[in-house]
Amino acid sequence: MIRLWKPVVLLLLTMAMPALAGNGQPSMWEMNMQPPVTEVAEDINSLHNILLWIITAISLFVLGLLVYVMVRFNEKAHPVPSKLTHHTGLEIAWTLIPALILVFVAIPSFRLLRFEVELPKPDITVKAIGHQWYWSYEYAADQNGGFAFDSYMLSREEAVKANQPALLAVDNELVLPAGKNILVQVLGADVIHNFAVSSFGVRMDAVPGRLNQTWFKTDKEGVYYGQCSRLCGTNHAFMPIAIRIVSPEKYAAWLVEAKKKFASADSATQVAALPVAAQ
Ligand SMILES: [Cu+2]
Repeated sequence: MIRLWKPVVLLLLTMAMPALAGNGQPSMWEMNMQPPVTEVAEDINSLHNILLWIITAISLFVLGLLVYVMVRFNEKAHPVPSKLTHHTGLEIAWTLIPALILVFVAIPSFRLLRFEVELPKPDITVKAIGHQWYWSYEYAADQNGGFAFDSYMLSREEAVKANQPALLAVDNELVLPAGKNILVQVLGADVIHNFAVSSFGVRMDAVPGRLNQTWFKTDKEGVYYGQCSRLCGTNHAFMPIAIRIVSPEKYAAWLVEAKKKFASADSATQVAALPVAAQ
């Protein structure tokens, strides 16, 4: 009992606190998912919440049954066991009810899947390429881009200095405008990586020789962090994704700056010209 109250109070406090809202990154003692900023992420959250209630109800029901059987039918309380082996009504019920529950779950689940997979008409297309161990991004030439750059994680010292989260902050952020449909073409340059940003509800494999696509649209400006989510080697944990969402005006200004800054990059291609159906 030596000063046990301190961690207990701390734990209660943090449990009562919602995850740091709207900052697009994990927070200490986070108990829930990162606050969603896209419609897809909101839908993922609500499906998760519905499922949580269903799972809780099923678990409590099964627990209740087990306790009932243990109390009611133990050897002491029920010395002469029943010889009953079949009960048609019961068998139909325990087949049909779980099947109906699954159908009930499948409807919103497939609806969400379709929403995620069906790409809307993109306003902006960028290419995200996973490398061992960093990301590189390409902006389409026919969309005022025509440049590419690499995005490396900042060292802990650099991140602290820049007042940014360690292990998540990068040197060159992926800058994109708010309120636009962003199509991300995801590729792997060497091994399989994964482009995942929790608050966008985005998670797409970056496979060498294959063009995968995902999309997002958010109205909330800010910096959102993600990570490579496919084990890709030694420095898998150190290739974060940092996306800065700005107003369309600021984005246009940034494009002008970036074009000068990354002028030396010659790998830029017209990514928007690539086939959209190549999912
Ligand atoms: Cu990776």
